[in-house]
Amino acid sequence: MERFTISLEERLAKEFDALIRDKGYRNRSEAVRDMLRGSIEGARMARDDAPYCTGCLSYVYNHHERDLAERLTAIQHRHHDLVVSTTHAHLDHDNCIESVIVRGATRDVRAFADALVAERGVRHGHLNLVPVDVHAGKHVHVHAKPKS
Ligand code: NI
Repeated sequence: MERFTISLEERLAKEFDALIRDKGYRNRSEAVRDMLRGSIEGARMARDDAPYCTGCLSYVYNHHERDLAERLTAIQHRHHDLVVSTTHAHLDHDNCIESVIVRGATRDVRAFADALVAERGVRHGHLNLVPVDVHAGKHVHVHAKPKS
């Protein structure tokens, strides 16, 4: 663990403390670490230096909308190599929220997320990507078909 000290104007320090208190941080170090991770990984994404990622795609939709639930399931099946799991919750009589955990080549994950969010009726789509290292790059794409 490396330690470093930073100097802040009093006003900036106060605003920073108020911000991190509102966000629930117990101390400045954890808040600064999260901000640094966000900036570093954001920059990595921006310069396209994140070939593999894991992440979470979330969105809201109305399941009464024509064929929408079926279309969303079809897109997920088409990309079953990227989809690790999907959690679905019924918000009320009409609206559902889904959270899809994804993993794979960043380009493919983005294309999958874009296609899903672009479906008519999908709202508040948000993809949270986390760059990861993969060992040897051997990506096993398994088709698991039930025997009977
Ligand atoms: Ni539902």
